[in-house]
Amino acid sequence: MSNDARFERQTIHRTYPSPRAHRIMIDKSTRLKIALQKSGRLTENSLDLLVRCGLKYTRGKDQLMCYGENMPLDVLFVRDDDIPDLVQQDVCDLGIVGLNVIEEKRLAFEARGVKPLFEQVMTLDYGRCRLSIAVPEGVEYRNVQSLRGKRIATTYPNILSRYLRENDVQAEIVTLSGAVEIAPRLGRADFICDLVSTGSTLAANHLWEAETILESQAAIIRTPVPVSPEKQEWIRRLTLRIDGVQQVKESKYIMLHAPRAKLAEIRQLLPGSEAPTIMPLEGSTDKVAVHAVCRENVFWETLESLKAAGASAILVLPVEKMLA
Ligand code: PRT
Ligand code: ZN
Repeated sequence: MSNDARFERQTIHRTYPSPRAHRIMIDKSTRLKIALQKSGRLTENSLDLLVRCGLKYTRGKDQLMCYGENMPLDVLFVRDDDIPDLVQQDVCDLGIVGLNVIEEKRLAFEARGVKPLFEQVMTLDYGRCRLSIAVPEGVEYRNVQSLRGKRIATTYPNILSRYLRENDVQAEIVTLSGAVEIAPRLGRADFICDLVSTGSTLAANHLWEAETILESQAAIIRTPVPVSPEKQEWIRRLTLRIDGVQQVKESKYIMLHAPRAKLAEIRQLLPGSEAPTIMPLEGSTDKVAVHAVCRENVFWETLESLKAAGASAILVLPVEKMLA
């Protein structure tokens, strides 16, 4: 038995005891396995994304797995920090995790002389945040050189270390596993380097954001190890569907009547639409019907501008699915 097969068998017996799960999991060569965050900021959006891609699933009794009923795709729920490792070890083919975690893991592997075996497939439009250096109120800070010789607390030592190196600054990195924002108050560090989204955590801890060192959002990673043709085909289909889901989110279908004389002006007002369909209107020589997919959000202000430009009978419909 190959190592892979042995590992798979062990995993089945340890984690997936139901006969149904056993039957599904045993087919490692054709069923894709994707790792998602079990409980956290990325969980809901990630599962919702897969559902929008058409996945219908049954939850395992232990809540650690979801089994795809209509797609050969099973979901494994884990801590976000473990996701790149699971892809690295070929336990999962795909994973959804923040760029901050991907980059930190990649640098950590490289520092150990290990080739990272996960690559980014595409970014996703949620989980946005930034990794920033923050300074306690009242502490002098002019620019990155002010970090020289200081202690900086973080859970991202590798990204921070690269940033300091690139800026030719020597400083002490204090690696913590959480609650970084209170490190200066506890006297454990002079500055911090942590994730920020709204900035309210920094404000509540009397810190201000001085430098952004990484912009982050959720992303899909995959193994660079060749997979079976069946799996490859499903990765292709899934990424196309995800692309479609992301495009559709902001998209609207607009229908309106427009005076021919105002067509150019009205087309200019349609947000993010490339080639609207223009059709004659039965019984009218001076008006046409315009149908367009707008790839950006359509606000009330846009409708008011369209009306002011002479458009009438304006309808805005949601777009459910789109395949480019
Ligand atoms: O248990 P597990 O290890 O899976 O979860 P976790 O606690 O490590 O991660 P979680 O759920 O907090 O975040 C998962 C991912 O969401 C992160 O890796 C980022 O990619 C992304 N993300 C987006 C964020 C934030 N926004 C965010 N604001 N992750 C963390 N935060 C924290 C930040 O660390 C700080 O404590 O929120 C606080 C700051 O938020 P604001 O809004 O006050 O600025
Ligand atoms: Zn985590």
